[in-house]
Amino acid sequence: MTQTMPANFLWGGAVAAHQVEGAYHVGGKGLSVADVMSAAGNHDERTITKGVQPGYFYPNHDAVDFYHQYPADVKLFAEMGFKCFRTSIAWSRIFPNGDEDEPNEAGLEFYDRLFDECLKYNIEPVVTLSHFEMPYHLVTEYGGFRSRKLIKLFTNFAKAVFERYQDKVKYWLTFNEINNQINYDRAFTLFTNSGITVKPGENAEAIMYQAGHYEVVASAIAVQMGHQINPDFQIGAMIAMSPVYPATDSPRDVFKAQRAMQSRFWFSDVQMLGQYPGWLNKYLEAKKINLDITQTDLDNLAKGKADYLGLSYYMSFATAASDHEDAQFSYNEHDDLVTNKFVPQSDWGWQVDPQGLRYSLNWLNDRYHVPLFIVENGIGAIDQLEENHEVHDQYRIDYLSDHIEQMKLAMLDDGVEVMGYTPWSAIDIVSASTGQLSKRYGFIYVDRNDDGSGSLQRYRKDSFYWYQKVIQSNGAEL
Ligand code: P53
Repeated sequence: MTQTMPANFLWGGAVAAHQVEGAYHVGGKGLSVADVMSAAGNHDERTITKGVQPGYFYPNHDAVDFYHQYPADVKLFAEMGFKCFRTSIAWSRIFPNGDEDEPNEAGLEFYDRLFDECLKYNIEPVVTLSHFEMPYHLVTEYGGFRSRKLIKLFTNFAKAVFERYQDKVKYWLTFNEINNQINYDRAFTLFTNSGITVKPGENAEAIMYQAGHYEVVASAIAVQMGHQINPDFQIGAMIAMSPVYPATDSPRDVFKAQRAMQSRFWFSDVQMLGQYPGWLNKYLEAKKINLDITQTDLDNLAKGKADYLGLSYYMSFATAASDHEDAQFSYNEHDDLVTNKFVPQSDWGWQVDPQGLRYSLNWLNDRYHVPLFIVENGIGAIDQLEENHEVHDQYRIDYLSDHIEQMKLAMLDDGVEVMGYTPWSAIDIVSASTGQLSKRYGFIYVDRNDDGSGSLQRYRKDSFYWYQKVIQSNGAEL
């Protein structure tokens, strides 16, 4: 296929503050939830410690030192031809504890410098407000998004950065992968999304729905505030788009998959459509989950619909009904997924499914009728740095090229509006789920190892030159 994308298509790359910046206590920054998570291995979970404890290695403390090296890194992004660069603002640089009255000027200045550096090369910043990096003080003091107070604290933060960067940043995203926490039985998701640790005996599902409610309300208030500050702002919601397929054509499996999709995407249903889906009201009733939802909340949801939907796409899921489903066919993501024998898996067990991206884009377009922005897509893999500092990452090129092909089909053959594409990741990062550096995603190799050793030197991978051509040809040459 040699057809190209629209002329204003936003090619770029993505990262998140906590996964690249390091400098975790420089410039007045407070601790964030990412600063109290240790490194894990290929298949185990990171340990969440009570504050920073001796004897643990915390890979995000230094990450890949983007805080100091961003001018050279942004220059490399420009060399690839990036039209945009997605990153997040570390909330704890701006409000170190999260509940101060005034923002931290040194933190604000850092992002001024970073955004100016991008704009110098005509690279449009795309900025996530909350990407797994809530100030840790909000966890210890308020229990994270268990507390309604977090709505106010988050929107104060949003207001401060909207005002400060109103002439530098046009594209915003509120909460990264807000729907990850549908997997509420996994400690990682509720902690990184919401700053919540579930105690034994507590109903994690109920806690997730309450936190999710406060977050969609906070998101809706932020959307309204942002539009007041600058009517040109484009403020998106952001979900992890793993579609859930039925394992077979059995009607029970098909319904289970539908319930799984409803469960995974209730967050964006509320954020994009401005109201709760009917099935969920009934579901919460049946589960005797009573949420704190006020009329003002509902008004805010209706008034604060997001302008576009950002999505990450890494993999597809599959599910099957069991013999003992309840009346709701309740979906528990921790237990209810099955392996899809039709798609291969990455070394980390992620089901690689390029066609699932075309499916997802069509499905989201049918459901929300808003522009979509693919703000993450990529594959974590072990890269080999050769002696001449080359990295032959053909597997990454194959993965990305197969997915871009399907994005093009969705856009050009199916008529889905996609605003842009920012693969994960622009440069090697600390993996969110494992804390590994060796689970590499970037176009740019960073010489840093899982134990924190390494020179932090940057090297262009083969995929760097490949992506440069993709952008230059506006998607014609894959
Ligand atoms: P890592 C789960 C499923 C899909 C995407 O992930 C996910 C997660 C959480 O791990 O996270 C996103 O680094 C996230 C990024 C993250 C990236 O995907 O666990 O927005 O911060 O690095 C890749 O391999």
